[in-house]
Amino acid sequence: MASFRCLLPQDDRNAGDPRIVIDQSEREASFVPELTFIHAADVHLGRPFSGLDRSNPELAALFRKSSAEAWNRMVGVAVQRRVDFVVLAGDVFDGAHPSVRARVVFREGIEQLYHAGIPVFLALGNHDPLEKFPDALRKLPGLHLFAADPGPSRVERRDFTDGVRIYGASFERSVVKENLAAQFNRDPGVGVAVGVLHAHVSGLEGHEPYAPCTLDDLRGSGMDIWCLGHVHSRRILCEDPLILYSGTLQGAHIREGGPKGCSLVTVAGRHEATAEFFSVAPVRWESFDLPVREVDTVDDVIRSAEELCAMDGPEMSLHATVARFTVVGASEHLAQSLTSDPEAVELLAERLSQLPVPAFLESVTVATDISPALEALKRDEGLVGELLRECEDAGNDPLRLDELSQIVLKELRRHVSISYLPDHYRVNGSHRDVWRNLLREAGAVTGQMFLDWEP
Ligand SMILES: [Mn+2]
Repeated sequence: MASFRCLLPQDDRNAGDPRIVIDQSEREASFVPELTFIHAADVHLGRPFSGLDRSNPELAALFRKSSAEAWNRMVGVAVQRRVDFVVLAGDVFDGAHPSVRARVVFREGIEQLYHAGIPVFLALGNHDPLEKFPDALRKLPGLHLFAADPGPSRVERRDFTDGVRIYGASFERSVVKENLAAQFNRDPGVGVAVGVLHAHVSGLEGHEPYAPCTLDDLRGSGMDIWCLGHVHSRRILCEDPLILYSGTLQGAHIREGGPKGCSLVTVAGRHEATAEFFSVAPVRWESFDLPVREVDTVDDVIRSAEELCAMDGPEMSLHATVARFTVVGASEHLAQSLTSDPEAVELLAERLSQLPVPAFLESVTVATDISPALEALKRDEGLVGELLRECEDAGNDPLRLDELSQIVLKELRRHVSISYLPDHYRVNGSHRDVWRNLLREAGAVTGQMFLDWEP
């Protein structure tokens, strides 16, 4: 285990904040060690990728392996960097009954960390709540699983070493509506306080409002660092105190695009916590705009697509990318011929698969706002113009968007079992961007039908 260098506490920049009261005598008694740790969340081990399995079994199999590999790579970073500990902020498993492979991969990772002298602190989330967490995994050596006592305070404290205390609470059930963050309180005399929680911070759209809290709740707890899970994209919500979502380790669909990984947090003093990103996902989703000019031919466009997919980054080796292209630009005719000619699409897919880091073609579509004729139609006084304007206006109005999505959901549920619907169709209002795009697309398709109509 790494040794600690004792530093005197830094100046208290929160001194003006009435919510954080630190007695100076206690401050002098505590010390602030220099330490490093890994913050990871939303690993979703054992994710079945069953939807993808139906459309592209090869890709689904690659993703199933990638979640496990991302986990192993995260463990590797922790060992290689000789970190002091690892915190996991929930949704380690995708489901309450993880597959045997998922459990083995998890156990082996914890064991590897244990043998390297690195303890793991785990706070469970909505996908892997405590009530269903496998018994065999609760007491692994080196694993500290936070409890979810239904008592007045659910927060558990773990002393890591002198002066460092890690606070956490697990989800008892998959649905937790209470504000857990508000129950966290820094104890007197603690040098560094780390909070670990799966939670939804208000203002972040597109996520189920589990264990909801505000940024002020988090700041008011007195934690020096908040390691959060639930939101799958990496976000630093605040730098002092450091409040961050490390994001998922492996993107699972096109809305989880870009590099994914874990954070290496370094604490050099009470106000000197920084987070460095380590990209560990072996497969990356990417959405590209594919520009098309009047002078381009189909093969020019295919070459541009290849160039966009020719990734090289500082991250660990990528096994593949999955690319979505949206054709943008003036040449509508060329754009249409690229997307509707099966041979062109086949050739594009073939070329992408032959890149040094092969790319899978997710889809290629023409941007729905590409047509100047459609833009003109939007200004039209007639019914279609009104419909297009309505689609855009409603898309920008959260209340009307929620109302519309409820009507659509009600209708949809009459025909489709709820379990077959992707997550973002299940909860009203929590995925407004998806509904907004659907609405715009619906307007554009209708408008295009009107333009194509030849009586
Ligand atoms: Mn998650």
